[in-house]
Amino acid sequence: MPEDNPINDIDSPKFEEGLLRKIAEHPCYDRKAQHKYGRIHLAVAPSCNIQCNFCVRDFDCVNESRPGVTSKVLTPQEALEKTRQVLIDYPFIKVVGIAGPGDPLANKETFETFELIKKEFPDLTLCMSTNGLLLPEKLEDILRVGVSTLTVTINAIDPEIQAKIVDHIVYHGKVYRGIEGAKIQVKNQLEGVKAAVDAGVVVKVNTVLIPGINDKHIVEIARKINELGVYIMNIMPLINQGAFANIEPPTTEERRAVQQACEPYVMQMRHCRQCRADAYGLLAQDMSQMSEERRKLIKIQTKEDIEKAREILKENGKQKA
Ligand code: CLF
Ligand code: SF4
Repeated sequence: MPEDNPINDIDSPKFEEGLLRKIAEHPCYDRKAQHKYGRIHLAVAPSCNIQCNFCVRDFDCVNESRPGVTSKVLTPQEALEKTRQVLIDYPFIKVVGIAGPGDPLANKETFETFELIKKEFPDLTLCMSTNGLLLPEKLEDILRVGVSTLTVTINAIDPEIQAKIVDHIVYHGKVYRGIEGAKIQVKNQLEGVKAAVDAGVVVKVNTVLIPGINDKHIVEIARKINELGVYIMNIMPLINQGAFANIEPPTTEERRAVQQACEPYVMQMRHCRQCRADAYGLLAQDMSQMSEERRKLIKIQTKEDIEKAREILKENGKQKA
């Protein structure tokens, strides 16, 4: 477990040896691991079953990602092939995550992909991020495919507040708006988190800090998830778009204050990079965002390679000009 967390020995859930290794090699769950180990995200899950007020679906799910053009959706087979290719170049990648571009549990391809990855790469940690609406009913599938680290985005546990954040949900073929939808989602999130923790999954909670909406409420979320046995919490700043375009995102100081208020209850993640649904490499160095030329420069071995890469860059510059 991370040594730099003072509450760790007192409050954190205890895990068996295999899981402790997975945590220690997970760049999001252990701050120190972020410089040594990487993750690959497989963008196989385009559909979403809720509408958050800060979400514009031209972008990846902003409960886990930064804005940018939506990641190119892959089939499970393409995702497996991408993993094979990327692992050859980046063997330090230990985690395969599915985090969008929509909600992984709303896409059957999520499970097909994990099955394929588990079969070929049994040592990799399988990770997933979800809005939690379908968590209770999908937990069995999550366990079957071998997901061991799970993120659930919980932006409120009070349905009145949640109703201000999510416009509607689509649940078992029916649309629920406002407080009605909020009640269903909060209930499913909390039940799902509890069941996942009880089943031995290491759970992280992401919470989007939305000034004026849930800023005063987040500490209550922290208390609740401590009771449920959540391992770590990641408080992310609002990305103000969609219906929340006019809300000012929190300042760094405001976010820090909320993190400090929550820290006595649950370990805080402070190194999140809000990465894309197709990110890979180290957290601080998303290779999916690099140009082909830059990737070649990074992979160079010899002086000759350097020259070749420089020529490509020069040529590219000329074409653009
Ligand atoms: Fe991906 Fe998320 Fe798993 Fe990490 S990301 S599904 S837990 S492997 Fe990490 Fe990226 Fe932050 Fe997410 S830095 S956005 S917390
Ligand atoms: Fe958008 Fe993610 Fe919310 Fe779905 S869960 S509406 S993809 S932010």
